[in-house]
Order: sequence, then C-alpha cells, then structure tokens
Amino acid sequence: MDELFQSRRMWRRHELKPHYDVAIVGAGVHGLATAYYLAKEHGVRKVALLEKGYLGCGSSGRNTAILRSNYRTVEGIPFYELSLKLYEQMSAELGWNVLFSQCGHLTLAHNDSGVAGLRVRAENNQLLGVDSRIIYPAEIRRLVPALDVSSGAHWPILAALYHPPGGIIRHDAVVWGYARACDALGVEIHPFTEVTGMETARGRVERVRTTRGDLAAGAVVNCTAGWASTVSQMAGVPLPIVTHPLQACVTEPLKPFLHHVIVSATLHVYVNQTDKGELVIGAEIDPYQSYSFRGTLPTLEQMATYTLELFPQLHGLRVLRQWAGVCDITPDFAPIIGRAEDVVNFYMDVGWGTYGFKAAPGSGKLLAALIATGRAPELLEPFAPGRFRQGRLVGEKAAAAVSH
Ligand code: PYC
Repeated sequence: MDELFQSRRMWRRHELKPHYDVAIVGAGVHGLATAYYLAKEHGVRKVALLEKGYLGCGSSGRNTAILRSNYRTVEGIPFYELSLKLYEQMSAELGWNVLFSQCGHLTLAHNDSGVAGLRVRAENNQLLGVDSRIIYPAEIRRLVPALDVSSGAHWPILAALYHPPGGIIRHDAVVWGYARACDALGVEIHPFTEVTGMETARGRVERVRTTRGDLAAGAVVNCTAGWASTVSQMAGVPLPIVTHPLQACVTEPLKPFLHHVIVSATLHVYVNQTDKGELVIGAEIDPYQSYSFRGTLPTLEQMATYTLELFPQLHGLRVLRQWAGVCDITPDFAPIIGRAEDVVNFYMDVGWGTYGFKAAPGSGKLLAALIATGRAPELLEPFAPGRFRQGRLVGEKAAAAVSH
C-alpha cells in the first residue's frame, strides 16, 4: 500500500473491464466507503466504482459537512454512533487528514414541544451511550456568547441538546482520502462513467450499461443518493423515494466567533463557522421535488432571516456562494440498506435524505460485510428494503436538523 501511495496520482485511470466481482454505482462517500471495506476487510478487490461525474460531484461535495450521532430511534442512534467513531479514527486509518473538528453540536428548542422532543432524544442517546444532554440558557450563553439568548427574542431559546462529539469535517478530504485508499487496495475508480441501463434476467442483474461500455458483476450496488430511485428502477426495483434539493450558502469570512455547530429545526437553519472564518448556513429542503443544484432567492432570504433571528449582529454580512445538493427521502426518513427482495445480486445503500454524509463509514462497513458474507449485520436489519412492504417503519424524522 505504501508504494502505491507514493505514486503522484491519488487514483489511477483504468480501461473498463468486462467483469467485476462488485460494481458500485456512485463514487460518493457511500460508494467509496463500501468499496474500501470490501477490499480492506474482506479481500474483495475486483471492484469497479462507476461515477457519472467527477469524484464528489454529488451529495458528498454538496452537504454542510456536519457530523453527529444524537439521533432519536434505537435503530438509528447506534448506526450513526458507529459512523462517528469511524470518522474519529479516519485520519489515522487512511493516513490522510480529513480535518475533523469535534467542536460540539447544539440543537436549539424555542418552545415547550421542542424541549420535550429534545428530552426524548437526550434520554435515548444516553441509554445508548451517546454523549448528549439538555442544557439551559445560562450554559448555552457560556458556550456560545454570540447567540441571542435573551427572553425578548422572537424565538426565545429555552434549551438545547448539547452533543460535544458532533462537529464538522472537510467533506472533500473524506472523498479524496477514501479514493486514495481504495486505489491503493486495487479498487478501480471510473469517473465520468455514467450507468445508463441494466439488463436483468432470472432475478439477477446480468449486465450494466455505461457510457464507456457494458460490464457484468457478481454484485451491483446502488449508492447514488439523489438518483437512487432512477438507478434502482434500471434493475426493476421500484423505491418509495422522492428527491428534493437542499440548499446552503457560505458567507464572507469573519474573525472566529462561533465554535459550535448551531441548529434550529424550528427556524429551519443550521450554522457553523469554518476554519477559514466563513459561515456555512443550511436551509430546509425545497418544498418541491427536483434534481436542481441551483440556489433560489426565496431560500436565501429565508436562510438570512433565520440566521439573523439567532445572531442579529450578523446583519450586513455578505454571502459569497449558494448551492443545492439533492436528497433521496424515504417515507420514514430512514435509509434503505440491503439486498433487493426480488433481484438477488442488487444491493442498495440509499434513502439517506439529509443525513447521508454522517452515516457513510458505518453503512459502507456494514454493507461490505453483507455483500462479502451474505449475512446482514444486526445494525442493518431494521433498514432492509422489505420494511415498507412489511409495515416496519423506523421514524427518524424528529431527529432531523431541518424540516422535511
Ligand atoms: O440532520 O444534521 C442534520 C443535517 C444537517 C444538514 C442537513 N441535515
């Protein structure tokens, strides 16, 4: 591995081969993590990652890079906790700095029902070993002096769920670190290789058609986030997923004044300050389904209005950029991970909605184990593709940072 790391390219170019053990559609963090763990932990190295654009062009490069594990359900919390732990070790594991800053994460409550919701999360978190607790205005003011914690605010801050291990990572660094490690393990990365169709017969995907030629694979994996339903449909697997854009923006840099991630689900806004001093601000999902990457003025106005409710002193701050990513949202706001019920070599790691980046290392590790061994790790079972048919929903919506 060391020798390969010394070559100047972080990942190499390859001709597309006619056959692989595993073909992964989508080389964002989920696809990369799955390939990495297949190669590293199971010795499955004849793996092709097929990406229609450049690496990180989808949701992996278009999120607000927040990591946390303070979810709500007994199914979700251990899953995100596993991912957070893997993120904590990632720089050492990959020999590559992913710039994870565990600065702490605060979810604010502005009314009694908000506080009640945070209490449920705090108790579930603590029962499952996640560092998370309710704090009140005096402590919030001490941690985040810049927040308007006065009782005269339009949306007074009554309490917060404080999650010290949460924070911000450099999302591009995660993509590049995984890609570099995958390449060193022999995985082939094929950017600008769009999957255009699949041929199925006898309950299997027999061929995958791409813009660079066809291939066959023992297992085909859908890790395409916003495009999940379109790609699964190619294998004849309909999914109950809808795709919505989620917008964010970044401001001009300021002197460091905000040392935590601040989230208000009531105000549909989340704010953090990067090491460069810029504020990264995120919105709720767009109210309509679309695959657009464009920012819109109403959402920008909304992000600015709600940010100023929390930090009135930021009026006059200029926005540098605005963008959108696209989110694959399921009816219960929890992912779909596992093997398709009726297509035996088709696997999915999709439906992550606005949570996908946080979960990638854990889902990659567990999905790789399922593909390599044929046995679903216990943590994956609640998220199996059959759960909608069986009426076993997970219900993670109340842990969202933003409204859906
Ligand atoms: O759930 O932490 C979250 C989140 C942040 C941005 C979108 N969702």
